[in-house]
Amino acid sequence: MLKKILKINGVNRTIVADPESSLTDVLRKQLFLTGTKLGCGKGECGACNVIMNGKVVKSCITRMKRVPDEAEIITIEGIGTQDDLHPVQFAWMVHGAAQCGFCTPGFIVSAKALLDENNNPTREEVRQWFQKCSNVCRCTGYIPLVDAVMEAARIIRGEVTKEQLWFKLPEGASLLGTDAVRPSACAKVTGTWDFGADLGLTLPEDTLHIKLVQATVSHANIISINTSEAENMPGVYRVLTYKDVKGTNRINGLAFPSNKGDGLERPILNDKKIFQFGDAIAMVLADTPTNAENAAKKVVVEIEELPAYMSAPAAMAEDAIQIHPGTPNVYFECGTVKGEETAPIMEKLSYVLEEDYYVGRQPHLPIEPDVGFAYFNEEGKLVIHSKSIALHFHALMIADGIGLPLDDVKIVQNPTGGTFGYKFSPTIEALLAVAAIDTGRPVYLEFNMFQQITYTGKRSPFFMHLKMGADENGKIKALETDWSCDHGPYCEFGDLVTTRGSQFMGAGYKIDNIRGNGRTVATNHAWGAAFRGFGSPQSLFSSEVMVDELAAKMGIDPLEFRYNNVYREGDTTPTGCAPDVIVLPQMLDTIRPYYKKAKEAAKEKNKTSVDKKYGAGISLLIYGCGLDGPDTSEAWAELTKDGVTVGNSWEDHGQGADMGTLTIAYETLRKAGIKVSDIKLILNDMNFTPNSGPAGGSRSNVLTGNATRVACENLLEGMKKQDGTYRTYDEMVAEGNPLKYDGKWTAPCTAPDPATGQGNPFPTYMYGVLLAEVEVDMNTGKAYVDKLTCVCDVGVIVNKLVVDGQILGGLVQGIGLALTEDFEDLKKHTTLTGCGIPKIKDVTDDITLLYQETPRPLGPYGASGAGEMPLSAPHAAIINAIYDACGVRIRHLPARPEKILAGLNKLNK
Ligand code: MCN
Ligand code: FES
Ligand code: FES
Repeated sequence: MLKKILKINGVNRTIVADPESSLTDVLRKQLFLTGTKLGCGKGECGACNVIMNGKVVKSCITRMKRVPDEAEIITIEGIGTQDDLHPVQFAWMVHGAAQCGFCTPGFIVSAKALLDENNNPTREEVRQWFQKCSNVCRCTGYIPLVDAVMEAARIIRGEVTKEQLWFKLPEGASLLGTDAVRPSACAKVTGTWDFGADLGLTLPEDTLHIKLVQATVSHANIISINTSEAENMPGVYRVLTYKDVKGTNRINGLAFPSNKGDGLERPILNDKKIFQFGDAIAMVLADTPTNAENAAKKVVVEIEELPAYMSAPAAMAEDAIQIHPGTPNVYFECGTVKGEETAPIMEKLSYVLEEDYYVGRQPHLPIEPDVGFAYFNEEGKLVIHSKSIALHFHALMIADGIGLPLDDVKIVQNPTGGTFGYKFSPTIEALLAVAAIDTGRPVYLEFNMFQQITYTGKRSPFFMHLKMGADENGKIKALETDWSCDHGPYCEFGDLVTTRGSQFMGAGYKIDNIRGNGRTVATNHAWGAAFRGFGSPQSLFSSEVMVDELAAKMGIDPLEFRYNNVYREGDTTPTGCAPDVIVLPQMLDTIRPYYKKAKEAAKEKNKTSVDKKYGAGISLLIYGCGLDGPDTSEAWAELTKDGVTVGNSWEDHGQGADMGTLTIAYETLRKAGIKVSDIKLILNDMNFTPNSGPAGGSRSNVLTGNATRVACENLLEGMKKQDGTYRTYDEMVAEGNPLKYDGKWTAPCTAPDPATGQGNPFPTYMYGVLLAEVEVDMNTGKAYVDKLTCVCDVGVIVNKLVVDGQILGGLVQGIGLALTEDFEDLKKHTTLTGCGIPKIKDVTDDITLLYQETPRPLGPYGASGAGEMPLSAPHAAIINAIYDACGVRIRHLPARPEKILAGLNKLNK
């Protein structure tokens, strides 16, 4: 142990610590300064940044023995408080720069250090600084963060006041489409928004720490599990295996009726087989994390290794054994049958193209690793706190497996540092439950970044083959599709994501005749989880690149070819229903001048530039809002002495559920004179909030927004007097009227028949048209996106800051998907950098968003969703732009330099 006196946030503190422990651990666990976050733990993400003796340091890799005695350390807590915000914190709020907020303290600490030295930086200097300080954000696309620093500098220089920047709502006015700041912003910028690991430090002393014994191979039979040595290790309370699970030990994957599996493939703790790397075989429960970790190493698992099928084609090979004995590896099939048979039509068409496309296993890479805890409450209910974005679904999916009645399982969402969809599937909930049931004690489990990356679900790769035909007038007449979805070993939502092939290959265009076949394949690579866009980024990549290729073959400009074919009145989607609104022709009209200018600029530069070539490409971005068919959400609103309390389970990844709920509730309640400040929110706790469904499929703004609107309308109806005015709380109580009102909304939709893909799945869609401008280094093959311009139609905008943030963040994830992100190699793709996460200097600072707000008939106040549209097909625009720049067409993502270089070499031969 060492003793040091450190001046922390201006106060001298005496610290006794292990010399090898990290400064992060000491700040968080010994001093409870939990504003400093632990993300990667490896110096890659900057979430743990603090200022030490005037310099920004990554506290996770700063050992206590290297911290000088009497060092002055400033953490986020020392920068400003809720009552006295530093200009950077304030600017962060008004620019919507904290989405999930997990990266926020680290960024603000770095920004403060920069502005202390230079209160007039350029945008490029800010970007360089964040790159140098290793700050990584997965939510925002970085532009709002740079905006915030520039604004803070203006405040510091006295050019603008906080007062001038703060959004003010005229009394009783609408809040829709404004820059109002989300309720959670202040806590996020001050480091007081407590995430799962922060709450974990507040648990009672008898809490048991869990560490997992995980598989190190991808496919094997388990012969034996020996826990005896581990049980005798210091501090160990219990070592649990499948034998200790009280229920069926299976997660219910909610399989479709036509799924050949029963949906019960995924064990909570593996019993007979290992299905993928990282599978949980045993859990050690101990008094400290270190004791649990040391004991986990002593569990001996004897296995018989089996051939591992690491892709759909490998698992579909004739000699492949069944991964789940009794269920074929191809366990779900679906199709598209729209209009006439396509083969005879194709024969007569002047222009027909056929190609293969691949979109891979994109990793989600939230900066907060998975974390949660569980305990029994005073009523004997099991309460699980996690990053779940599907509270009621997850309770249903685990109840039988853990052996508790559904009503006894209550899930609460912790403040969450991003999920991007991986938490649509349960991860650690069932493990926590098994441990709490076995011991009756509070239990806590956190993943490190390696576990987060290697053992949470990933985007399901699609292997796609498309054939598209157009006539001599440039009209697309027929489409044939074939796709195999690699969903890893566990089936949950694999059937659903596969049906997205029917719904989104060719979406946006009038294509009257489509035939397609899709299938879901079990493999031994990472299990498939929802990822922003859920099947549309795969499907649209194939059709948006093919449309470009067909246009090139016909000698038509890709924009004009699209303009010629996009939905007009009377046309139908690939699922055979009318689009919610007709918006694409107008959106293409809007982008056209930008596109022409970009093409001209590229042409001009290419005349003289040899080492670099420039190009522009476009794509349509489309996704539907909702789970297919008559999707439902619930909410409630209660009149109280102080105002109105609104409750729902609109889970918040970081996208802004609080702002959506508040705005929609206020928009409804303002008729009765209720102010924004009168509204209190209770969100995401199954003990109090109803089943609003998951925050996936960009459904919440429409579904839960409508349910919230209906609940508030029902409350107003209850408050209404005959003369049209509203009763006060006291009047309601005096008259004995109910104070709490439920609201429910069901989409008037029909789920498509999986065999034909035909139906009307979504109440609203989101649309975008994206222009990407790129440069390609002809010597290295490296592509860089210089500029993006996006025309967006997400209906009426509920909150502008939120929507801007959603779109910027989604587009930047699209740059990653196009160029760098992958999870394929289990040795290489195990860190944020290894997986290709875009850092600030990897992405452009030049993104223009242009809105067209077409009201949606079924959306609350005309709004659609926003979250997934920007990641539906930006990668296609980038790939099309790369082709425009250098003539290389990448059909297999990501477009890494070596692939582009190989394409260039081929062209030169
Ligand atoms: N919104 C709005 N006006 C509109 C449409 C939407 O202000 N016309 C707002 C909504 O109020 C909400 C946000 O935009 O705050 C996204 O709304 P919606 O598209 O309905 O999506 P959900 O609320 O259901 O959120 C889920 C969606 C999905 S599926 C993923 S994945 C995702 C995403 O949103 N993951 C995210 N955005 C994310 N953002 C962050 N920061 N982190 C994630 O993990
Ligand atoms: Fe320290 Fe990522 S750099 S947690
Ligand atoms: Fe930056 Fe979420 S706000 S990681």
